[in-house]
Amino acid sequence: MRTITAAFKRASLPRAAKRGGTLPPFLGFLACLTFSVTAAGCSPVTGTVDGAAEDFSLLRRDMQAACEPVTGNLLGNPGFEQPSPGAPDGNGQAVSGGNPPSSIPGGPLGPWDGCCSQPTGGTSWTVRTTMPHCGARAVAVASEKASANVLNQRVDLAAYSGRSVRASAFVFIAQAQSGAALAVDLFDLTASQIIASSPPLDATTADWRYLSVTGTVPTGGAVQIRLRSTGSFSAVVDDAAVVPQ
Ligand SMILES: [Ca+2]
Repeated sequence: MRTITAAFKRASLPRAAKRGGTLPPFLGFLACLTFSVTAAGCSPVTGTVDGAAEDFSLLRRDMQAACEPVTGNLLGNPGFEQPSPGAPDGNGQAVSGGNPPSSIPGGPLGPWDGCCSQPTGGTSWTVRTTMPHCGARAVAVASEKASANVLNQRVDLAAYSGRSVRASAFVFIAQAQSGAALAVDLFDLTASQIIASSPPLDATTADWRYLSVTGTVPTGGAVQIRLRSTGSFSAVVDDAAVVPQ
């Protein structure tokens, strides 16, 4: 960079600048913008100049690429990799209204299922190959004025009653309007109530984020993991897990 800058100065600067004078404002701006000049005084300062804050997002993403199956994960099709038998491209979908029925494969107790109907708005979940966190597929979430819509999968945790269980997923929010929220819930099907919720994400994310929540398995162990959508946003979810602790 310093070599390029020096060469540029020698070849191109007006005579006044070579003598130690100042560049005309436009040329000064152009030099800063185009050549990321290392000298002080560039304005506007951009994030690409030497010495500015580095962007570690790619590095973090690379380090995160531990795409091994999560030990003890009780979910079926946790990374949305299992092809949908009913879809020509293998990419299933579900809608909050439940019609048409979900075509996203799940576990022994049922598919990844969409819920629930509301007078206006709703959420669709569509498996896509465009932006997986791991593997080849992830599920795209499109919420429009959603009212606590959920993509859920039921798991039988009877053997773990009274024990702690962790539910988690990786999420990426591409667009979000005010009032949007995406969270992971553990839900007690017997009492029909939320056991515990992760902190919600309510704005766009620069990278994949890990949402997780821990709760106690109720007697009988009839539990769902729920990816809960509120408001209007678009997101991608991958690599969900339910793991007894
Ligand atoms: Ca995946």
